[in-house]
Amino acid sequence: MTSPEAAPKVFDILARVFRQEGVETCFALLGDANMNFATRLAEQGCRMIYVRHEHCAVAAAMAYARKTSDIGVATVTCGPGLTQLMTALPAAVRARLPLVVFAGEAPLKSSWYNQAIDQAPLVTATGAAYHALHLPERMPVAIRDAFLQARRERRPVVLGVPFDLQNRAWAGDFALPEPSAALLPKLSAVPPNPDDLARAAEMVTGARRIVVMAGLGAAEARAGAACRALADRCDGLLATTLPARGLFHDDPFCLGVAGGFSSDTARDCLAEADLVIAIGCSLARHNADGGALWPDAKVLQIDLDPITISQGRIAADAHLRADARLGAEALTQALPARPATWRSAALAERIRTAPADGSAFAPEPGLHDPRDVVAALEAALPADWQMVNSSGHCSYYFAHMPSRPFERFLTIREFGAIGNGISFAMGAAAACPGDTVVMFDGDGSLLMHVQELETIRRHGLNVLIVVLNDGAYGSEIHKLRAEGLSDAGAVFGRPDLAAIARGFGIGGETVTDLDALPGLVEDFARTGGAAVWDVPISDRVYSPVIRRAHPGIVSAMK
Ligand SMILES: Cc1ncc(C[n+]2csc(CCOP(=O)(O)OP(=O)(O)O)c2C)c(N)n1
Ligand SMILES: [Mg+2]
Repeated sequence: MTSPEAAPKVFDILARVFRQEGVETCFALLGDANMNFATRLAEQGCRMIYVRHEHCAVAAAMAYARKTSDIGVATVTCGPGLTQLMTALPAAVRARLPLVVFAGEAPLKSSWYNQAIDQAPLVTATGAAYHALHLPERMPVAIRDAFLQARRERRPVVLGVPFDLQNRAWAGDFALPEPSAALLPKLSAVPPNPDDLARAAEMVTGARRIVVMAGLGAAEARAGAACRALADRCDGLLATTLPARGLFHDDPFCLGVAGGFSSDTARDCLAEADLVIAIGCSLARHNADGGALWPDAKVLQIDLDPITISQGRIAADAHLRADARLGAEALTQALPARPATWRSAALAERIRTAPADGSAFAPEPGLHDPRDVVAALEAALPADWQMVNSSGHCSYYFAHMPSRPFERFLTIREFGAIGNGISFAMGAAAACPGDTVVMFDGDGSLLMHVQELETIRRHGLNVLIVVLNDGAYGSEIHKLRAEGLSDAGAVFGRPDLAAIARGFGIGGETVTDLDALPGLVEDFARTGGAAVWDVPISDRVYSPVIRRAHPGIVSAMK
């Protein structure tokens, strides 16, 4: 065999460009149109995670991108490899995650190829970018530009490279293009304009009950301390969006998440607010619970790219264009001190002790109340483990773990798809080597991509999966029951998830006694590895999210 150095093929060169872009980890599933490229990428020192479904490659790359603040990279083959991405790509687009996906394309030389499909419209329909690379000598620069585009536009960029072209000998000399990181503009953080600042300060001075709410933009700009100082200066309370939760976890005046998953206390306080200062937030509909969360408050948005309309509603009334940290700091400076009236010891005590949802339910014997499960996990799981959240009715409960900081959470939910938790856990484990990753899921969501337990085992990923198992698509049964319809299409019973996990070669436990959790955690901390803990819960405990959407549900079930 000729060495790739002496007589490189096009795929050799393409792999080198990816490595030069700093790609250290790639999630892959091989086929004719990407296997030579992927194999060279691995030989050149890139860590490959070979998954069992292409969707999971891209979903894992999403979590990797969020956790590392870098580009997530995946590779799939052409045709059926690419069509598997139709849920992951829109999810990445909505979550504004920069990805580069190397997809093959059908060979150009053939008049017919069974896997050929027009890939560009499929990809562009998801909101991702698609570039067909059909001229080998242009490919290195085009790949570099794809990395630049993914970073700048914060969305997935898919590269389609016909595999007959990949397998050609590289013609002529070769010099690697300058990498994208060297070409990114080196810019300082943007301070607010003084006139805008004066107007914003006037608005804040005129408000009585203020909530400072931070999103991922604030986390990215390291504006946490500045947000706390601003809230302190204006006798305000703190909150975060769901993806930014944990940013103020140890502040006595932090209400936790603002959104559909807010606690009772947060809802009461937000209902009293007359001003929400939204810092680095995209003002998604869920964040304001469709407008119900702060009916009497104006919204002042501090952001680099302020908006008024978001997801179909007027979401902000006033704007301050600035870097989140510099904007919050300048606003704090511009405000007169005021006495604490909203901030009180009694309120801090309520925030610290009141349950997120205080309603009473009576679960059937032998089945847990999901709130008790999450409280027991919150107490038993070590503070430095990574917490990855998934989807479904159960995700309301898992959103209430108030003792942990932002750096330990991962929540990606913008497209509302189930089945992603296991991939997000793989991406987080790859992004945080050495850390233990705990992923919280529903039974339906886990079973949608349960094949990845094999990937987790084969790659030795340190992942603990905790399932709130109601034996059903909980979101669906609750809504169907509230409508007075049969729930038969969404009730499945409880397969033995622990035995399924053991069948894949990892640990499996059915947690019937919550008092056993500390011991199980201790064992898992000692052995590491991977496991599924199946926790049977009642399907008769309704989250506040469901109860608000279907107010009659509780009495209907009695
Ligand atoms: C890909 C996809 N298919 C279907 C749905 C509709 N859906 C939303 S929640 C849900 C049930 C999830 O069940 P499970 O993971 O067990 O969580 P639970 O709601 O029971 O807590 C379904 C099917 C979806 N959101 N995404
Ligand atoms: Mg379920």
